[in-house]
Amino acid sequence: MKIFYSETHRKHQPPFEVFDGGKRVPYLENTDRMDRILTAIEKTDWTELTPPADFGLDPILAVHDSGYIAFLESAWREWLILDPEVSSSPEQNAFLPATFALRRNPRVPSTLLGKAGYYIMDLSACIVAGTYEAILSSANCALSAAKSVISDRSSAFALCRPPGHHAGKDYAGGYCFINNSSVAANWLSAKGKVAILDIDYHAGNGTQDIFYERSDVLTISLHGDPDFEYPHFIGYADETGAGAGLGFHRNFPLPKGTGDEGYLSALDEALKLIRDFAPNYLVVPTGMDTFDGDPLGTFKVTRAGFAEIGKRIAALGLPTAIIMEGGYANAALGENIVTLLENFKS
Ligand code: SP5
Ligand code: ZN
Repeated sequence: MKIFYSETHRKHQPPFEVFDGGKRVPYLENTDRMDRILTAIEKTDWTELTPPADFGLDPILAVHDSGYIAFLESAWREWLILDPEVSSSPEQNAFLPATFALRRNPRVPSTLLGKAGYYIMDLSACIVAGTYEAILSSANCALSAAKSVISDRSSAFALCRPPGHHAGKDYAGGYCFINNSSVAANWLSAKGKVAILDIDYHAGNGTQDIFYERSDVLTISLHGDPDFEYPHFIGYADETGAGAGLGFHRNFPLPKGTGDEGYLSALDEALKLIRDFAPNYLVVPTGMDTFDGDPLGTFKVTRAGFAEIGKRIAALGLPTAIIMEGGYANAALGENIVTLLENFKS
């Protein structure tokens, strides 16, 4: 199985994020996550680490707003100019807004901090010097996996970092900047019908937003109920698409403490929807934060659970692009992802 990966993610290493209550904590979406996964992958004899190709900006701008991407490109440099204290110790700093937009009268402010509040939805999408390079490279990993799914007629894994599924057309959040899974799925949608099955612990709000009015891409997300869990304002069961896309989005909000049994029974319902839709390609935004003991999760999915989840998704028999999203129980992350991927060996 081809695994698309680039070392460029190391350029994105924010020194902190801000948790509930304003607590500054070390950035959980860290480079160690990739090191753990790489170590587990090296132990297999059926994986082939492959560098991504460069697809340029076009497939990214086919999903994202150009003003938003321009903001991501220049934000750090503009911040350095605005705040001299940052230039004296850039590695201890990260760029974040402190004011957030009311979208009822959408207009993009002209200043850096105005734009930041408009384009960033929370305090975990920190921008540092190397962020822009890292996010382009991450998107290229997802696009490379999508391309390989077509050319090789087999499944591929994009070892993306930063993740993407919380990023919308014109906003960053939840460690995500470019929605890698959506960029890959939109690229694939030019070649056939696509279904997206998001198995990260958190609702795939960005993906939901991006495809909400489209009927050619079915989007499904299984996640912690937003009534108690991030991202709080989206991901409810009654959100099923709009306009032409009505009926082509589905959320499965699940309760705290969901274990293998509860998860698998929701997954079976989702898989039935995918079979009925009969797509040509499947994209699976994959977070391992459903794991029992994940610091950001409340579910109790086990390693055996991941084996069964992978087996049931693979049984769809579709060319599948598996795209790395979250997962923060680093010590178990490598073995968990390999356990899931094993099912997709060609
Ligand atoms: C890709 C992905 O998995 N992003 C998740 C971002 C979640 N951010 C949540 C911030 C709220 C932190 N609450 C901490 C509770 C610790 N027990
Ligand atoms: Zn997550």
